Amino acid sequence: MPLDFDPDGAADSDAGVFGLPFSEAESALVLLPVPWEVTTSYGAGTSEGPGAILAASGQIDLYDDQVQDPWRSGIHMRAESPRIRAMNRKGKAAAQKVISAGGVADTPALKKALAEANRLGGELNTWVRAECAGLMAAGKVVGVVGGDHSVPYGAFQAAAAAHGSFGLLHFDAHSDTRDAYEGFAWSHASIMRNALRDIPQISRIVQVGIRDYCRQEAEFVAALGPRAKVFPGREFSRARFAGKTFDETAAEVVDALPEKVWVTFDVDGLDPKLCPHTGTPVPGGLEFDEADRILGLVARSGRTILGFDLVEVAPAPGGKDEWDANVGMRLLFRLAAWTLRSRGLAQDR
Ligand SMILES: [Mn+2]
Repeated sequence: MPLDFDPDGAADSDAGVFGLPFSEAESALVLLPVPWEVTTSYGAGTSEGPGAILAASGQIDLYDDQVQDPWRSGIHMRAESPRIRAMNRKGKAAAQKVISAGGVADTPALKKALAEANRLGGELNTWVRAECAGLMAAGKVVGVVGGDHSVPYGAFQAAAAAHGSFGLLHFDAHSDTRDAYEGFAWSHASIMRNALRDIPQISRIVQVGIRDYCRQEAEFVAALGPRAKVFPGREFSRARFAGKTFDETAAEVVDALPEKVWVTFDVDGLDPKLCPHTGTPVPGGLEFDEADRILGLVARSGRTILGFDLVEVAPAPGGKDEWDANVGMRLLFRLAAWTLRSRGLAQDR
């Protein structure tokens, strides 16, 4: 870190994420941007999420009233990969043909488009896995910044290979356990089903904020038995209406988690006032401070947060406003702070 870095000063124009001056080599936490939204079914724009978060992140004040200067361990965001951007454009064009036709039916051209989208999704997974595995092998803590919710699949695989058995703490409005949604093998709406199917090291999934899901998903999750624990968004609310404190319910979330945890955070798990341009907003959801509280309780419980992903942040079309990115970058900082805290790379204040 340069000796003249002033954490209270305005961010330099050439500074990195959060206005920080760290190279990758100097950083304990490396953020991997994945500008990917091939199977986005409703709103678009999440591939612009990492860039918008980076651009907004210089506005943050680095002082943290809960964790002592978590940024001192070094946080660095990699540049976006032009190859992934190009694959996203190609994949999205193919997928849009299938989505606008409402499926492939028996049309050879549409079958080909679907196969192309699936092939590129598989390639993306391989790339994310390799990038994360390389970073983990170098001793880095990894945070993936999407992109839609299909992107962390390879990160889960890398975490499983590096750390063995772990649990997923999944914040989302959606269950994301659809079977090949719209025919796509690697849909954002199927990520948890795919991960639970393919990665036996995921010993448990704990879902928080879920409030928009279909019967097939409810049955799939129920059939997982103790491997899944769901805290539906409205159950959180009902408990509070009945006089239970937020902390009591949050403690149940923490207790449901195993020792090692990967946090997968779909921003639409928050109240949509905090993410109005995300692809599939749903009323209800967590307040920002509630999400922060749960993350803090996990970190302070002695559990290890292996890494995290933040997905589905989408800026307003045409750069109309930066609210989504503003919330997204602040949530990214909370994820970073609590992850570093849980890894012993930052202390409680
Ligand atoms: Mn999701």
